[in-house]
Amino acid sequence: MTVPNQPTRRQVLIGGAATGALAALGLPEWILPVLAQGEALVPFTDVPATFSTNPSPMVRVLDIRRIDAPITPGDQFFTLQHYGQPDVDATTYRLNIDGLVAKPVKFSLDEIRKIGTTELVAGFECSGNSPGRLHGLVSNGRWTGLPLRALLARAGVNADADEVVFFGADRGEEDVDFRGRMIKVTQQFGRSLSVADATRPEPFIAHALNGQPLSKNQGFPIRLVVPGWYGVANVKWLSEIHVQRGRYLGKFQARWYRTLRGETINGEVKWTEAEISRLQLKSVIGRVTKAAGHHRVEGFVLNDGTPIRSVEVKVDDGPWRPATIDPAAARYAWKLFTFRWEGATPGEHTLVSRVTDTAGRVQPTVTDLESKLTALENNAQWPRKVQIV
Ligand SMILES: Nc1nc2c(c(=O)[nH]1)N[C@H]1C(S)=C(S)[C@@H](COP(=O)(O)O)O[C@H]1N2
Ligand SMILES: [Mo]
Repeated sequence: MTVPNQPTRRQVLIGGAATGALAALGLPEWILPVLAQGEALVPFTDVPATFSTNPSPMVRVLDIRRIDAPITPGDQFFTLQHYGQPDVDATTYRLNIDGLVAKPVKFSLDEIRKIGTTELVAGFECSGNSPGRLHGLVSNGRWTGLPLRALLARAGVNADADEVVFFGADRGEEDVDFRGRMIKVTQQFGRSLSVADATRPEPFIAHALNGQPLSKNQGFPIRLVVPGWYGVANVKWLSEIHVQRGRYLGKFQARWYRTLRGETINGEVKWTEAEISRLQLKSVIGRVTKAAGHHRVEGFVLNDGTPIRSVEVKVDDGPWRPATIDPAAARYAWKLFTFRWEGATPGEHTLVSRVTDTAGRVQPTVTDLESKLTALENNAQWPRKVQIV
């Protein structure tokens, strides 16, 4: 909301204030503007009629047309889970670290809060994110907590261990298929990382989002955040970290979250199944606004943390032209981009963005992804339609 007699952040920018002046006002160097006076959202004409920010009682989708700041507010942060949202009692809560460790340890919530005072800005999406959800199973948060490896060090991971399993407090009944015979078991939500990945500097034990204790849907009291990975890695209601030897093959690790794609190896297509892990390079156009004399196309980029070389936008059959990326975005944050669209003519137009990283990877087209037979990891370029009046 704009306070009367104070310039909006946008007007400050339009007024041509230099970066130093913005900093003097206490504003970040990059400002994704809230809509200024006289600026209007241009509606997309391709929004599915079924789009909803609450497609089911415990799922929340971020409406990406409303992104107006780098950090997603907690009450808009997307949310979903497989077994419902368990109530965890903060007073009796303990995070157990056990298995192949020198000394099993238990941490209370107070202990974790006391040692967990560092911050991490990280964004992620669900690997099932898709155009049908307007790619809104995505958010970017400022997490408070501590590096996972600092907790692991207190337990001491044994040299013969190679796998770290993270269990949530949520449980559900599952059918395990053994040669066509279904065996029913009750299991906890579980995900794993190799010891090598778990002891990298990035994986993070979070107790707060944007300065507030995690809400129940975000995994109160403690969750894992693995920067640069798909959402499924970020185990909510984290209750146990089990160090072991040998792969963890739980449903959400080894079966539910996998991709089947054809890869040409030695001239022959091999059908390869892979687990969902690091975020595939992706850019998405979130909104188009009309300002005085031009339009702006805005969106975000998500990836595994590799530096970004460029984001480009194409209008109809025109050339790819560069967009500007938020220079202040942290390595594992989403990166907001903005593109100045001059000379938009009345009528319907198609806009699409593509991102390239410094390793030379380019965001694929829908055609490029045809050999991917499963729906997850949809990072295809996403053409959007707008009507200019
Ligand atoms: N314990 C637990 N953690 C979980 C899940 C779950 O079902 N149980 N779902 C995962 C999936 S698939 C996603 S996309 C993210 C969503 O996190 P969010 O609700 O904070 O956005 O949580 C992950 N962590
Ligand atoms: Mo997910």
